[in-house]
Amino acid sequence: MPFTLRPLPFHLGDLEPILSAETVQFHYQKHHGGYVKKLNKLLKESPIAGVLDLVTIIRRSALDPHNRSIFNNAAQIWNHDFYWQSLAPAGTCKPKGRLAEAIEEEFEDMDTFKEKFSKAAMERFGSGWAWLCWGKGHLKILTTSNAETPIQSEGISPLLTIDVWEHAYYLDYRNRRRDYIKAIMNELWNWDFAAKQYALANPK
Ligand code: MN3
Repeated sequence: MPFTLRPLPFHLGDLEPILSAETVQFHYQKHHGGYVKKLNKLLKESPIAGVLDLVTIIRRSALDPHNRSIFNNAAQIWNHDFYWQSLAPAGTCKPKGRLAEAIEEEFEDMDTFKEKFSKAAMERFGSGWAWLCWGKGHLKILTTSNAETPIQSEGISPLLTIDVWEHAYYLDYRNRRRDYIKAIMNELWNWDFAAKQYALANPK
């Protein structure tokens, strides 16, 4: 069974003016959709095709240099699904509850957390991702290169992400990655989604 492009959790124009409908449409249909098409094509010619679960495909292909293309496309499908879920129309939710408390405990306060997150995302050279994760009893900020994803390892649970590939922001922000990162963190992050991920990763 081929993989399909999962529907966006919002309409194309819902993230304006932070992300234009044009950016979301291009990113979702051309880039995310492209990874889905490519993976389905690659799986036709691969013994890994019998595996139906995307995370299993990612973890198996991550360990095998012969499956690099499968890994890249499968991981990018997962990463983009997670990215869209990490975003919500501006003003629809705020950090609250256990996750907000845990951020203050780990990073002092929300502003310090955002500064650290922005710095990490800026320092990710070239294309990649920045993540807020839970693992080994702590919140942590991670970045990954290209298609690499925290879920390659068991025991790390992503809570929120920002795509820092240029295709994610170039139409709206040109080369101003820092402005894009700040705008996402301050306006679009889906804290309700993050709180659900946190509750799953770290149940009371
Ligand atoms: Mn992308």
